[in-house]
Amino acid sequence: MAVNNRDSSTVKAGDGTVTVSGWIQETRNLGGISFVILRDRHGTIQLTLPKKKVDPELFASLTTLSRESVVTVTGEVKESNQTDLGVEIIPSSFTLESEAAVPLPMGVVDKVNVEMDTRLNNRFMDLRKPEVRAVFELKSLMVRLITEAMEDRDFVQVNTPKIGASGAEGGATLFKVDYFGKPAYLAQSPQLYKQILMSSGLDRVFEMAPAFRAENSNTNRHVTEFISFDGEMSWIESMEDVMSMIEDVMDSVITGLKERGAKWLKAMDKDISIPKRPYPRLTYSDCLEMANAGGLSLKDGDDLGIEGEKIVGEVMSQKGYDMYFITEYPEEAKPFYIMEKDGTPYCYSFDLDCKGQEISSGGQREHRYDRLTARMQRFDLDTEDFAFYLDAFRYGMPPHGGWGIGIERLLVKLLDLPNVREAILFPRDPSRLSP
Ligand code: AMO
Repeated sequence: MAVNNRDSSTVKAGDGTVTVSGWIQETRNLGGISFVILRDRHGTIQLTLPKKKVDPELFASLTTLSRESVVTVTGEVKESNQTDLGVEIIPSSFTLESEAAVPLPMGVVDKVNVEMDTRLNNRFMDLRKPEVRAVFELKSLMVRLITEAMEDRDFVQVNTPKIGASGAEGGATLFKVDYFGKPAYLAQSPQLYKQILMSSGLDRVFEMAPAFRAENSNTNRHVTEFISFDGEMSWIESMEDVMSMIEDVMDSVITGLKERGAKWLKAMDKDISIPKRPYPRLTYSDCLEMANAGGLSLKDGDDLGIEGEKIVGEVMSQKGYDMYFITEYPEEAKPFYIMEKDGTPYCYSFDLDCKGQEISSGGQREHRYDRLTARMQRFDLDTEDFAFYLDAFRYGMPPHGGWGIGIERLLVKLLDLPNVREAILFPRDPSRLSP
């Protein structure tokens, strides 16, 4: 007997008797014959119960079970030209593993639009939809592809602390925790540690780990916990080395998603296009101009904001570009660790935007101790608080640069999904701490 109870999509004609397990998605009772659609991770299979041919007790119990109950069914495989798989199963026995309560908190196959909040409150049920689950199959593949792409380029995967004494990305978005009576903070990014590692001789590192931001904004792109994919590399000549590394890695990852994720893309009825290279390098002033031509009134130094980014995205999409870098930011608009561009008001920092949304920031870092501490003082930072970081700059620090990419933002933009929460199993935002 073929036991097949994890993947009904592999059941084929000639298998004889098989055992399959899953959720009862739907039951159709047509009098003389009933059909039960059973769903597992990989698809659905039809159980066909001709009233005259199956045991009456089995017929009565299997065809009246509530939707989403979990069963294990054994039966004979028959060819069928009525089903997608080309087969159906005529059950001979079954076990009820767990009966689903009625009514369901939300439907799995119903075409009605369910509010995002209802979906997230019942995420276990929402994820039973193949197109919702596919996002997480693709996210898992993306993490694997990033790891492969980085290791192929001689980057070492590292893990840096997520609880620390100071933050790198500004005090406003720090989550404070009580650390045995002392104040501590959840990591907003691995910035300080990935830079410290550059002085250790591990000259190329990457990390994919949670980052926490106490960002009290309810938008479709901000959450308080996301996965940050960070890279940091030494011996760069300019930030152009960092940008072309990102292009290379993106190319491998997006090609891999298309090729190895085809099954999941199909489940979502999506295709991913590979961004044209080189990604255009726009300047911040180019973007301000585009945004203002599009109806905004931004001044030099202003943040482009959601609306500005959107307008730039539309202009770039008309030119056939999904991905583009934005460079030449005013130095005071970027963090203390970024290198200033001498003799200009700018700095060596970039953002990478995809279809009208920032998905990454990065740049060349200030690796010269005196210049770094002077810049920190200008930013009103107490260098004492950063002593553990600054020490790494006092005893030999190579020139270096890197980036941070929000992987959920990247994934939702590639898949044209409307909200970053679509790529997070259990999102955290100012009004959501559970489930
Ligand atoms: P930055 O603060 O721009 O840069 O963050 C990098 C990327 O992380 C993602 N991101 C977020 N995603 C979802 N919700 C949020 N609240 C959120 N905040 C940030 C975005 C963003 O582009 N240390 C630098 C990176 C570097 O220079 O290496 C940093 O953290 O995709």
